[in-house]
Amino acid sequence: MSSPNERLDSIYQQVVARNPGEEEFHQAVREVIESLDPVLRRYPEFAEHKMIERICEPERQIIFRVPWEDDRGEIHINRGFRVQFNSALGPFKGGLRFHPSVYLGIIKFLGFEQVFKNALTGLPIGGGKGGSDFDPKGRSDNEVMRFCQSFMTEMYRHIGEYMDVPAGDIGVGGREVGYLFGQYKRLTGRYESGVLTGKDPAWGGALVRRESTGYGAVYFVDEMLKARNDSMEGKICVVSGSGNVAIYTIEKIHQLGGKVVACSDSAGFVYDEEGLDLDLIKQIKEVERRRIKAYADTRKQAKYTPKGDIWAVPCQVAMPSATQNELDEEHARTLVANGCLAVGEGANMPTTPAGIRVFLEAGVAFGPGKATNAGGVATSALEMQQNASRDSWSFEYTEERLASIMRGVHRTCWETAKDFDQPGNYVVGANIAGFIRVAEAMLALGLV
Ligand code: NDP
Ligand code: 2IT
Repeated sequence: MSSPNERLDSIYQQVVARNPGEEEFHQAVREVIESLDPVLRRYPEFAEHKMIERICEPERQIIFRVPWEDDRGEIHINRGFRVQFNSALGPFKGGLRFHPSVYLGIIKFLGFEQVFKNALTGLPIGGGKGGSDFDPKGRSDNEVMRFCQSFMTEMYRHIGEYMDVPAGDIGVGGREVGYLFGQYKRLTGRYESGVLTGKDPAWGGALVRRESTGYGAVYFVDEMLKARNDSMEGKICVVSGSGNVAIYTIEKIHQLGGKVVACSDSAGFVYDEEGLDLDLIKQIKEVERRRIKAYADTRKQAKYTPKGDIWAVPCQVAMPSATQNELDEEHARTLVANGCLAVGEGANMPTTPAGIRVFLEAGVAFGPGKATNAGGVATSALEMQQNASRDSWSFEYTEERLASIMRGVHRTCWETAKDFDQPGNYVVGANIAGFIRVAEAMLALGLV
């Protein structure tokens, strides 16, 4: 008999061999597998039923052609993906990412993370992810609409309220969800609100969904600080990105008395010692869809650094909220040297494995993405509840539900880490708690 450790290593090697070239997927699998040794020792039935091997293999993967025509009449061919990873706990649930870097390995890493994240929320949602290598930057509304219509013309046959419920991610926000929903409705002739989340509250969306990932991430960090008898009050913070997650992370930090001094986009970052003016950022990013550089052009005391290193800005709380592997070992060392106390991952897998090790060894409170950013998908599940009951809840009520879910996610990670003899290690806590929930459901459902 091999030891759990040897067994885990061999499972990981199989995943790498079966999914060649998908580096981000390998990275996500490795991080989870590395936490599972004590789980296999305590639950030998998981090994016997090959739960890890089964969880690492998506239930279904769909890859399709997305042809569309730009405003000049030129034809473009993109590739679309929907990976339906695991439906043990509920219909597949997870966002769509439109970004030129998208390929199968990105969608699979995101889908894999989504399975455990969704389990941590305690809500009845399985995990999936999709997207395309389409680049929405610089495209007109009409071009984005034609792309979304073409994407949905294939995807509509694979999704549904009880089957698979997509939402937004990088490059997919309210505008795109609107075009996707419009085409789904046209193709099926059904007003099936629960087929997509992240809809506009004017036609079936949930209040707070737009704010929920950022707000939830800050609630999670606040809980980590409270567990150390501290709080967000007065904290100097740095938030990378300036998209949906970053904007509402900044908003909640300011509401809780912290001060965000820097944010970024893929071209550079802005630093504003007096604290970022969020109304200006919303105007630039949400309304005008311009680059973050425009912030420093308008607010004279702010400084813009093209291609700079945002993690060199001294802060007590860092919230990477842009993209995967944006914070590496060297960045982590700089943050620790500058006195950083807490890191909350608003993005999915933004910290490299070596970066995570630096934070854990330095005793920084580190909230992994699958726990910290779970508020987005949790509020999507609340949107599904409202759609199923043809109801709509107030902002205050929905935000209270979100806050309570995030306290629950924090408690689950905290208690699981303690139970498995690694107190304060939220990475281990999130991986183990998420895995056990999914594996137990799969065991109960039999070999399917
Ligand atoms: P948006 O598209 O709204 O914003 C993305 C931001 O990140 C932009 O500022 C963008 O800059 C920057 N960015 C994206 N890709 C890169 C890159 N390769 N290099 C540098 N910067 C980059 O996306 P979201 O805010 O929705 O998503 C941000 C992160 O949060 C992602 O990791 C996503 O998976 C995760 N997430 C999102 C949730 C949601 O509900 N939306 C829920 C949970 C997690 P630029 O405009 O220059 O490209
Ligand atoms: O990564 C994520 O959790 C999301 N992009 C949100 C998914 C959702 O279904 O709301």
